[in-house]
Amino acid sequence: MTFDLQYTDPKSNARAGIITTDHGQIETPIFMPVGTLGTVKGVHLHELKDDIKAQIILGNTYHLYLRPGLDIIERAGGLHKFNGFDRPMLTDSGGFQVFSLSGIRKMREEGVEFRSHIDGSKHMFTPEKVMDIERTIGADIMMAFDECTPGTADYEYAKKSMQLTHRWLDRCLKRFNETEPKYGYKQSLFPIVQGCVYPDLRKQAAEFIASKGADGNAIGGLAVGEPTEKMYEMIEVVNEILPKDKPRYLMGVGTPINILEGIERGVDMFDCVMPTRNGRNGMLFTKDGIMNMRNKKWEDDYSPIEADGASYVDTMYSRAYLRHLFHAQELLAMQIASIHNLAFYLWLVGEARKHIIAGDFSTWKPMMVKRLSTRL
Ligand code: PRF
Repeated sequence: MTFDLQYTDPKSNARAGIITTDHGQIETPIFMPVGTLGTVKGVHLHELKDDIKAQIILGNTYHLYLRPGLDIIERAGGLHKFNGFDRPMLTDSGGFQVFSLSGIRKMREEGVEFRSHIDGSKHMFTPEKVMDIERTIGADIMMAFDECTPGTADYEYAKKSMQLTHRWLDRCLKRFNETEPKYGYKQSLFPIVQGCVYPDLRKQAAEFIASKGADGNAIGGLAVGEPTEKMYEMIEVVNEILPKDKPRYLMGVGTPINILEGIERGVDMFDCVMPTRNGRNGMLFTKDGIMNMRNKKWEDDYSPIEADGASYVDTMYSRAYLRHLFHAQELLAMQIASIHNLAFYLWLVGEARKHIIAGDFSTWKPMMVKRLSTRL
């Protein structure tokens, strides 16, 4: 994997670049639709590729390991062959999901023992095991196994947790370097900066992570209960230190505004369940703000969902019709909303990229943040 940093905004830390993987190129800044189980919920491949124009999607080690299981994925020839998405993919390590989804769990130096959220069965994730699993899934970008420190952790806990993440990273790197990809194309390993809301811990973590010389670096442990301003402050502290010539990935973030604030601070990659999950609940993100499609306000509104929207669904269906579908609990409601929101997120990062390249990001961004803050 390579990263070609093409433009840096003169008035902020925003950047535009190109990541090249064996499954093709990714123009940054980029948003990665979440495909936890190897599918972006409710969205067909042709919509994902040709309408939403997803350049990379994300899968989850924790979920794919539990179901369908590694044998099935390996016999398919890896996740790309299994789900048919032939563009780049990234797998999260389970460092977040084990902590947020599994029931009883035991943290040890060795790793984490947890119970499946599906059938209660007992499993153990160690850094070595997670590397082996991510090799078998076969994503272009593999994430290191970390502990996602809660945003409300006290200093002592956050420090111990960060140190454990660092010891786990060294074990991840060792295993990664001792093993080969299984399907004939290259894989990269991204380490993850933790350190909670403590600037000195974040600095230490960023220095440790930067010293590994990885193909790209991630910022974890944000948008996990801390105030939004703290999140922005931590991104600034970390991006001062992370190498400029490698992509930076802010994990699990966020709202359209969070993404623009992250881009301004030098982040290149984002993922979040918000466009799909909130979409399934009737929330639409648009250029002019947020719409709740269950609202009575749309009952009699036969205008397009978004007249100049980024997806074909925006003009194919009316607001009144989409509201009706949500009220009738029709599957199509969730599909339309997911496609709309993802197309909007990809449009937004694409516009940010255009404005960085054109040199007017610093005037475009505040104007856009203001528009996005409206409730329609
Ligand atoms: N670590 C991992 N995945 C994540 C996070 C993290 O800290 C977050 C935090 N926002 C989302 N996904 N491995």
